[in-house]
Amino acid sequence: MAITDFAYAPNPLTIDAGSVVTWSNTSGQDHTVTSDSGTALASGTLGPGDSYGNLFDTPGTYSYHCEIHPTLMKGTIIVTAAAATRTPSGSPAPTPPPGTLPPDFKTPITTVEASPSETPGPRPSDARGTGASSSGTLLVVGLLLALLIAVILLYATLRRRGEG
Ligand SMILES: [Cu+2]
Repeated sequence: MAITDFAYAPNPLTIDAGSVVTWSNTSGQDHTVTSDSGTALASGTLGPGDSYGNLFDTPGTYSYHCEIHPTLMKGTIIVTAAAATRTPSGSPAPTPPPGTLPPDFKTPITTVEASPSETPGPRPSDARGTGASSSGTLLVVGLLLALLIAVILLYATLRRRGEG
């Protein structure tokens, strides 16, 4: 939502309840976002580059204006109950499961069948763990062998020098 020179854009603006609208003053002048009635919107003076946000929880039509340019700048926010409708439809959804337990149980069972196939997944990860530890053991053995070889070479070198 931008505040341009003497205008709000977009206007009118329709949003779902629970949405936050932020006005940004992209103009070079001071403006305000002030409710025509009530105190829902009271940005105070917004200088160039300032912004003002408001959360619209309650469905309805919110008319506002600029206190500095009341005749030029008017806007409307239309808040629909769409978000509120979703919440009720969301709560009934959990309710049906108790009544339709058998069908829903079958679905979870399918999910359970899916999870066993995921269980093999963890097993590979376990195998990875084993593989990691075995590779770790191999690494240690390798290091020890390398150290042993190094000692033997060093010994052999010292011995040759001793002979020479
Ligand atoms: Cu203004």
